[in-house]
Amino acid sequence: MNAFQPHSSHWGAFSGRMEDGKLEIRAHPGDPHPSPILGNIPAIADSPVRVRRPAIRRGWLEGKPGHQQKRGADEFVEVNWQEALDLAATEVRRIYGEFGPAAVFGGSYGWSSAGRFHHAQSQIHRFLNVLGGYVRSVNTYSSGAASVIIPHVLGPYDTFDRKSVTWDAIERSTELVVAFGGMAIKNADVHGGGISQHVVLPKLKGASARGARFKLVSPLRDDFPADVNAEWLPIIPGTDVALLLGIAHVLVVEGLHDRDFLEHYTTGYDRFENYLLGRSDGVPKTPQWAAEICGIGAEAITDLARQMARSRTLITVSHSLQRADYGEQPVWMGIVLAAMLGQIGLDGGGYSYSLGALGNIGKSLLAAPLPTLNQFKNPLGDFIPVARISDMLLHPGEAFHYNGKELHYPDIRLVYWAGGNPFHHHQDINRLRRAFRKPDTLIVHESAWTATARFADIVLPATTTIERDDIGAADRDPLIIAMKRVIEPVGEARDDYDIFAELSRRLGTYETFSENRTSKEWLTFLFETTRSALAAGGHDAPDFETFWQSGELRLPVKPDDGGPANAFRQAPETSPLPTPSGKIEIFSQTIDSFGYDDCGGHPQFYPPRPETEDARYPLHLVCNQPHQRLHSQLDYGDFSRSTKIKNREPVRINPTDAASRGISDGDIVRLFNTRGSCLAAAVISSDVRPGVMQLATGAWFEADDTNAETAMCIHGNPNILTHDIGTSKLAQGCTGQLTRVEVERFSETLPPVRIFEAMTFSKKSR
Ligand SMILES: Nc1nc2c(c(=O)[nH]1)N[C@H]1C(S)=C(S)[C@@H](COP(=O)(O)OP(=O)(O)OC[C@H]3O[C@@H](n4cnc5c(=O)[nH]c(N)nc54)[C@H](O)[C@@H]3O)O[C@H]1N2
Ligand SMILES: Nc1nc2c(c(=O)[nH]1)N[C@H]1C(S)=C(S)[C@@H](COP(=O)(O)OP(=O)(O)OC[C@H]3O[C@@H](n4cnc5c(=O)[nH]c(N)nc54)[C@H](O)[C@@H]3O)O[C@H]1N2
Ligand SMILES: [Mo]
Repeated sequence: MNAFQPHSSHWGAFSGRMEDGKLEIRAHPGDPHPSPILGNIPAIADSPVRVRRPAIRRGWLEGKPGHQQKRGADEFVEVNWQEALDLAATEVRRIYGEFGPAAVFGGSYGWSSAGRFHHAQSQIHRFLNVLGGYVRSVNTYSSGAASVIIPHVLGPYDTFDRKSVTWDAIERSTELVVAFGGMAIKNADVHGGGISQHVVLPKLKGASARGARFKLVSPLRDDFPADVNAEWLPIIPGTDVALLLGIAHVLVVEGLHDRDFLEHYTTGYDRFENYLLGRSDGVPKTPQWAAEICGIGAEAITDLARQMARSRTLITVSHSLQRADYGEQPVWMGIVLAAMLGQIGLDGGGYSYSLGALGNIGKSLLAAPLPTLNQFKNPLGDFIPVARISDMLLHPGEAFHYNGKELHYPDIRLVYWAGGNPFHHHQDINRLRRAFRKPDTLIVHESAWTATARFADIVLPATTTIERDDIGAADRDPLIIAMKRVIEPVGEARDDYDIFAELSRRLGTYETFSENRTSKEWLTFLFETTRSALAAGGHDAPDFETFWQSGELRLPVKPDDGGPANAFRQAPETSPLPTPSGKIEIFSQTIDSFGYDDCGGHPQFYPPRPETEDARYPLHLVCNQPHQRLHSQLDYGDFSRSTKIKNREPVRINPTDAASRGISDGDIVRLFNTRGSCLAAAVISSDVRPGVMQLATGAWFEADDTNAETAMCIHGNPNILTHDIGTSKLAQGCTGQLTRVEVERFSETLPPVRIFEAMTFSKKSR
């Protein structure tokens, strides 16, 4: 019998072993509520979609002019490692030599995998920085708008609000949680880097048992766990700012707002109030005004405002609200409403951005630094906001706005990706296909033949975490885990580190990149930062070997002192916020001075963009995170595939909308708009608001015709439908959460989904 080896993943700590040719997985015994997503892991060991050998796209290999047009529609030729590495190194050298680092896009966005050393993003950035740098990307698909607006209003992202309100405080003190975008338990299954204990459900139940009440503001009923009683306010997607303003209006008219708090802790309230009451634009933001826009009745809005004013109230705003047009506004308006209630900094009250969206937010902060690989400094300053990738590739040299600056898109020749899947994460895939046909060369490290790998010129097979040793550790997770190799590398797969080290040898940068350490030596070296900090703090501080033998190490945590919000409340003069005024900026002179038409000096409601309003596409499509996997990762795993119907991704449709279109449960339907179309399997459900459908992200993109200008995805990837426009000129964040579509029964012959079958390779012709 093989022993179970400790390991970790973004969706939970576990242990695994190979037994009789099968990979067995057990959740960590200390996890009170393990995630079912663990069920996708066993397929890693033997799936036909694993990349087993290096492969080169035929057109690129043969170097025909205009060969880029075949990208995504070409054959692949398998080669040995020696040849693949020589080809890749020669091309990297050529691009750096002829065009310099400003022609290399190494943003390489993506979640990759748990593990502090073999972290693909750290590895690729380190490799490219040693070569002279690269065009990087800033911010994330998760919080593109929030991470730019919050620093103007409160101070650094992930500091003030996300580090102040804990689950313990909610369980202890909160009387009312108003969750905009909900707290879907599926989302708290996951935390980047690892999560050894899933506590959100037990904590919510604890608060509920004490008498806390919950309001779920969402187009979907199941954005709150079913076994915690929450009142559902089924809002029309994209209209939360109207609802927030309607609530704020009631507070002012009924004198329920906290004038004292507004005076001492905020700036610019008067300017905002002029807008709220309609003095500046002639439109008072009354509950009646809000009700017409957001679909929640005026009486319900008034009642909610009163309840919020008389309770210890916590407002949460999910990432999803800001992953949409004008996404800065709900984040900002949530903060303003919390300020009007005057509870910011009180135990269990105030505001928390994206609480519940990731499993470790709201847990205690760690009192020791985590092992971290130095990526070196990028000597090049050039960057794009992460979701502007197609704009960059399609429009080199063109100007764009970002956070008060005018910047220009670089002219990219080489795109290098490791640890991400742009054909999962980016919007308007047909446009992305055109964009990805622009550069000279696309190199991808992947463990599986994702749509991105199939679009590449050089595909280098990467191991997954279970094929290598690493250290598992994550923000706010108290356990460091000895992630031990569970299976041998599949096929000829190599660790990203070893691939970059071999390329560095050919490019003359090996010493700097590798520091002459083996992977095992790196683990010992990285662990030392944490060990010495623990020792200095007088904590248990085992050496690396002792830690490795015991399998895990528990880190000390900081006391729950209410964080920076409480410190600011206690002493606004001596603990001012790092904003221009030192206070919460309800009106921002800085943002106002940018003069943007889509993000002004205070939060406001912007009507839908004209280009998104088209009577032919009346239904809102919510493209949210999948419960059955992390993004597109392991979509080929058993648990994810068990949720497909006729091999398609399920799309939920309200009974009324289904009936008027003659759609029955289990039918294959076609969703379409001007950008493209996809097939999916209908699930009729009254858990979605009428007028709304829901199709999760992450089904691997498979075109009906790889040569078509406008392809249909036959599997169910919603990004074939979403639009590719930034949130605003301020943040230029991703707006992929919502789009407009029409749906019909698909009555043609059903094309088979082949994306999980083994690739066939062609022979070299020279
Ligand atoms: N329409 C719409 N689109 C969205 C969103 C939405 O709400 N709606 N959400 C957005 C959000 S918030 C995010 S974060 C993004 C997520 O987008 P991504 O992070 O790009 O999605 P993943 O599927 O996690 O892709 C990770 C890829 O890295 C590979 N990988 C994993 N580990 C390793 C490794 O060690 N080495 C190498 N070389 N590869 C590895 C995996 O096989 C996988 O293909 O999607 C965004 N896209
Ligand atoms: N299981 C699982 N968990 C995950 C991930 C995953 O892929 N799988 N991804 C992780 C990542 S990278 C991130 S960034 C977070 C994302 O966290 P979120 O962005 O919060 O997650 P989503 O599931 O995209 O959206 C949450 C809910 O918001 C609701 N919603 C959508 N539009 C609106 C709206 O206009 N108004 C209101 N009130 N509600 C709306 C939707 O019904 C949706 O279910 O999740 C993380 N957790
Ligand atoms: Mo994300």
